[in-house]
Amino acid sequence: MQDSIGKSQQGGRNMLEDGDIPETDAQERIIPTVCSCHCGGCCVVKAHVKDGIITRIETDDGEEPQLRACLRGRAWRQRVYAPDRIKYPMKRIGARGEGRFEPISWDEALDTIAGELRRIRNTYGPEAILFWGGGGDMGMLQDSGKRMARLLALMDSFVNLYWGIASFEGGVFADMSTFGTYWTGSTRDDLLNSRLILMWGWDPSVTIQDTNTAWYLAQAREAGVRIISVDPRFTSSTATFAHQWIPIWPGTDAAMLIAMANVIITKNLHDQAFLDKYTVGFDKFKEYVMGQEDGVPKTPEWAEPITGVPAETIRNLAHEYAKTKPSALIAGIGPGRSAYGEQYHRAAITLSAMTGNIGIPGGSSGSRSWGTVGLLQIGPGMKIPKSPARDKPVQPKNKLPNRATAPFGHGTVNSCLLNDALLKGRAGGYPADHKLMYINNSNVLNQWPNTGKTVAAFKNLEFIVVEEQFMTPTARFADILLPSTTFLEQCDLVMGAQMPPNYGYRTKVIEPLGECKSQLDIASALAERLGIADFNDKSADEWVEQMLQSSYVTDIPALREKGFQKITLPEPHVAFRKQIEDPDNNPFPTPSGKIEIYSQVIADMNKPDLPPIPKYIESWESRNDPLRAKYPLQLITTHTRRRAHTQFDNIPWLRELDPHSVGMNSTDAEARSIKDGDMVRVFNDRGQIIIPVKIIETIRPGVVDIPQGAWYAPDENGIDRGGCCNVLTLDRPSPGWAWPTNTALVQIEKA
Ligand SMILES: Nc1nc2c(c(=O)[nH]1)N[C@H]1C(S)=C(S)[C@@H](COP(=O)(O)OP(=O)(O)OC[C@H]3O[C@@H](n4cnc5c(=O)[nH]c(N)nc54)[C@H](O)[C@@H]3O)O[C@H]1N2
Ligand SMILES: Nc1nc2c(c(=O)[nH]1)N[C@H]1C(S)=C(S)[C@@H](COP(=O)(O)OP(=O)(O)OC[C@H]3O[C@@H](n4cnc5c(=O)[nH]c(N)nc54)[C@H](O)[C@@H]3O)O[C@H]1N2
Ligand SMILES: [Mo]
Repeated sequence: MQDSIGKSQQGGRNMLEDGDIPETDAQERIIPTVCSCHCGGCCVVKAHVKDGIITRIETDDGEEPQLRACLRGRAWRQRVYAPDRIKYPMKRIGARGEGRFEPISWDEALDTIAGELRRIRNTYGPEAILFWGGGGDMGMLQDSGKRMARLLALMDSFVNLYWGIASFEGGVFADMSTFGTYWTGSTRDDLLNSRLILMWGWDPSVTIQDTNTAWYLAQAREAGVRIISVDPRFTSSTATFAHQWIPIWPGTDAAMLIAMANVIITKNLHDQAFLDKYTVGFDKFKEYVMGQEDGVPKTPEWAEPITGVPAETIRNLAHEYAKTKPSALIAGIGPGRSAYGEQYHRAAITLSAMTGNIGIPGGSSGSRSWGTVGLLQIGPGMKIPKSPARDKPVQPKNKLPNRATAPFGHGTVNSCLLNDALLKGRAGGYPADHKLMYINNSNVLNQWPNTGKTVAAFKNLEFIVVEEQFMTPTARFADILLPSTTFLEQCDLVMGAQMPPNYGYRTKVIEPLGECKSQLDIASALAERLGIADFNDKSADEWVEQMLQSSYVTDIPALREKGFQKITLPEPHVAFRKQIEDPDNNPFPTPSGKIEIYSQVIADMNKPDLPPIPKYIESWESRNDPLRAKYPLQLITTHTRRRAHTQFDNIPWLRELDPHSVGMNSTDAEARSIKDGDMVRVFNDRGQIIIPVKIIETIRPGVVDIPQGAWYAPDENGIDRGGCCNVLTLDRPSPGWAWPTNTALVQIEKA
């Protein structure tokens, strides 16, 4: 076994046919490193290495808080040695998407790419070149193609026109307009100070987000903190931590939150002193909630038929939330990834303000659940390490909108509109006609909404380069495909999305497989071809060393030796504590200096579907849409434990764990004579997929779930057999720029 891998590695160009993993019982070294691949975690991986081969992976078993890797982290051995790893540069010999390629030399690959970059730059101008990075691996040196973006910028061949985060743009909109900043979260250890935690559309035992979120929730539960989950699904986190589950229809959360506000105001349970001192616009919100504005009081009885939650349940939750202090309303980002998702986020923040839970230990700003703790806020001495991309501007021509100053990204293209911009270009009002797309660290074709349209857009491009580890649906469209190393084959530094920032030093654990190169090495090699002399004068180790010099890490050799450094703060970081404790000296960074329940900035935008106070707006493809006659089921597309987005979809251990399927309630299945495991057709006007059905009682009738990230695999009739949910989603951003990937109506029938 070991021999076959060793040989195929040294033996040049034979692709590894045998996917078996080498076994050895002889002496081996244990090399610590850190997994951080697009779930936000930062988890210890101890790689056992013998003769240059990883033989086994263990994780943290040291002192608490441990940084224990999940199933994906522990499956890395199978991923590194997967038989379908791309190990050589390749050029396409079939049609785009067909996946037929032949190996070529690095020289040929780089010369071709350099030639195409020059040709397209000279023929059409820099904006014809589109660079697309993703979150595949979160290494600070190698990740997200920062190197490549910088290289293209240095050759004056790249203008970044796109902005907007798939994950939580609705939440960012709400934060920016209400608080004036998107650093709106407390550290997870503060959950232990709560008396009540509302997990609103939040399943962190699966989605990790920060390595130890679930560990803190477990401690909170053991300490007697009451936990309530509001989610269309009875999730793992609900089962493990919650005392109560409130199933809700997707996309209606703002209505439920607003009805809770109605109860709180009616019973005079709101904290008027807090509202007077720290907020503006509550009166206008109150007029809307109580019905003075439009004649419709937003009572629990009003919300019941909208949300599917009994009025009594809403009323009880409102009482409990308003009377228990401190309470942490953690607004998950899943409900926010829907049409009008920004209204849900604004309503959650408003409820936190009404109950005076903002800025106090154990409370919460009500803001989005993730990506909310700003490093710089945490304390002196914790500097963001410098990375080479930050040394020089990445976008010399057109800066990505900084939402602190241009919060709503005027003048550039929202990333949700990528396929539309690719298809229509200038003629469709977009600022560029893209001809060449350089993709790295992203499976964009699979992950952007409305796959059918994205496929058409990709067929339209003149040239596509993809750096990848696997033949992903995106890679199949490449003209030149470059083989990428995994983090185990290169040096890097990580923090994950974890705050406080546990640092991981990634030593190169094994030599690159085949002819794989790291993202830094590929960019450097290309720079040489393009005659850009000053692109890179350091090795990855030297870069990491330099990044650490400007960080707060004092004992670099110890970090290198151990592989990680855990940071514990003297006390939990509580968002907006200063603003609440000493408001005179610490205004909120909004125009009024206060929390803006009514936002004049939004009012000035003058968009009827973007009101200055949070409102429930019925979305397209809602339960009341006439389209339901044809497509009666609401589709949600959750994040599953078995993948990080599309990553690990091809890894047998994880496939076995959770075969990909559409989750459907037995009531809906019976109505269609569908049995567990049947192949079903899930479809709407945008496309169709055929996958097995899993009949579950843990989802609300009327709602179905296709976990996002399965690989698009159309058959000869164009029907996706891989189960890529984006075949069914709509590429239309919400007015506040939330992605609508949880807003789609579908029908299901036996295939
Ligand atoms: N319907 C629906 N769609 C969604 C979502 C949803 O909830 N529903 N979620 C959205 C969200 S929140 C996000 S963040 C996006 C994620 O979208 P992506 O960032 O495109 O998703 P990933 O699957 O992580 O893609 C990363 C790719 O990079 C590759 N990769 C990993 N490591 C490396 C490396 O070191 N070098 C190189 N060159 N490549 C590497 C992986 O093999 C993988 O193919 O998807 C969005 N799409
Ligand atoms: N295992 C794993 N972990 C991941 C990722 C992954 O792909 N796999 N991706 C990472 C990334 S980049 C991101 S952005 C995050 C995403 O993290 P989240 O967005 O939090 O994850 P989701 O599973 O999409 O959604 C969370 C919950 O919201 C519920 N939900 C969906 N729609 C609604 C609604 O309308 N109302 C309510 N109340 N609930 C709703 C879902 O049932 C689900 O339980 O996860 C990160 N962590
Ligand atoms: Mo994300």
